[in-house]
Amino acid sequence: MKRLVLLALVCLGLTGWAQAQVNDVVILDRVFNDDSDSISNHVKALPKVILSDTRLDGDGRPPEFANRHAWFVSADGVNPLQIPLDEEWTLEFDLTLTGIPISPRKEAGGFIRIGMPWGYSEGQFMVNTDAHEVVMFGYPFRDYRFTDLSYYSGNTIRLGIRFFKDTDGRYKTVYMANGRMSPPLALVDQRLFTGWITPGGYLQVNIQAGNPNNGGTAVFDNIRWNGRLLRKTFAITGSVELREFGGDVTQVPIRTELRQGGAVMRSETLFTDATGNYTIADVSPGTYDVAFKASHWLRTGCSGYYCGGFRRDWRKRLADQRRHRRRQRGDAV
Ligand SMILES: [Ca+2]
Ligand SMILES: [Ca+2]
Repeated sequence: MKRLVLLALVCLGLTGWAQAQVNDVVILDRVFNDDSDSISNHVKALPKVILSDTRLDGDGRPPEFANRHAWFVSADGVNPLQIPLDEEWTLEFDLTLTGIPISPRKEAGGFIRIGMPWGYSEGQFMVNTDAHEVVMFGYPFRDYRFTDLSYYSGNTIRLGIRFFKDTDGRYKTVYMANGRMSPPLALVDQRLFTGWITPGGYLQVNIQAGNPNNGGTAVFDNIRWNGRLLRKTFAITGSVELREFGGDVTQVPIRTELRQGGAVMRSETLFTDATGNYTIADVSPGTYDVAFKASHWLRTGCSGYYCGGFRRDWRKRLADQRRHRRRQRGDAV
C-alpha cells in the first residue's frame, strides 16, 4: 500500500485567536467625561451590550455638559476594528434607552467613526428622551430624520445602519428604524476619507446640577453584524502534513469534522496553504475534537481544542494529543 498516507497532525493551534473579522465589541468608557464622579456601569454579554451612567449632577469643574460612553465593533475585543471603506456592512440592534428623568436629554444609538486627515469624524444615528426624535447627524454623514417615528424613554426600537460603495463610486449610508428605511445618502467630502470606518453605539447623558439621581441606561440587544448575531467566535488553526504526497498540497480537499462528545457538530471541506496550514473559522466557544480525512487516506484526529481562551491543562492536552498521534501512526504502518 504505497499510496497509504497519513495526515500527520501538528497540534499547535490549540486555542483560536480572533481573525480580522467582526466577532466582538470593545466598550470605551467616558468618551466625554464632564462628570468624572458619576457611576458608570457597562455590560458586554454578546449579542447584548448595556451602557449605563448615573449620579450625573456634575463634578464642580467645567465643562458640565454630558458624559458619553461608546462601543465599537472589534476583532479582538480590545481595539475598535477599522474596516476598509470598500467593504459593505450592516449593523443592527434593538435599542432601549431609559432616562431618569427624561429631561435633560438622554440620547443613544448608532455611532460611526470615519478616518479623516485630522484623525476621524463621527456621526450619530440616535434617539433621545426629551425631543422624542429618531435622527442621524454628524459630518461627513448626511442629516436624516424619520419624521413619522417618535421615541419615548423605555421604548424598544430596532435601528440599523448599512454602509456601501454605490455603483456611482460614492460611499453611502442607509438608516433603518423599525422596518422603515432612509434613501441611500451619499457622504460629503468623500475625497478626504483616509480609508477606514468603524461603527458601534453610544449613550450620552446630559448633566443636571443638584440631581444626584440623574442618569440613563441604553440596552443594545440582538446586535447583528451583516445579519448574523454578534457572538465571539474563534478560529482553530494548525497544520497537516500529507506525508509521501509529492503533488500540490493546496489542491487536496480535506474533509474536516468538529466533534463534541463524539457527536459531529460541523463538517466541511477545507484546503491548506502550500505549507499545510489550515484554518477552521467562526467556531463558537467550546471544547472540540477535530478529525481530518483526505480521499483514500486515513482519518486522524486531534482532541481537546478549547475555544474560549487558554486552559490551565493545555500542555497536558498537547501531550495527550502527541501520544494519540503516535498511536495513530502505529496503526498506519
Ligand atoms: Ca465637569
Ligand atoms: Ca457627579
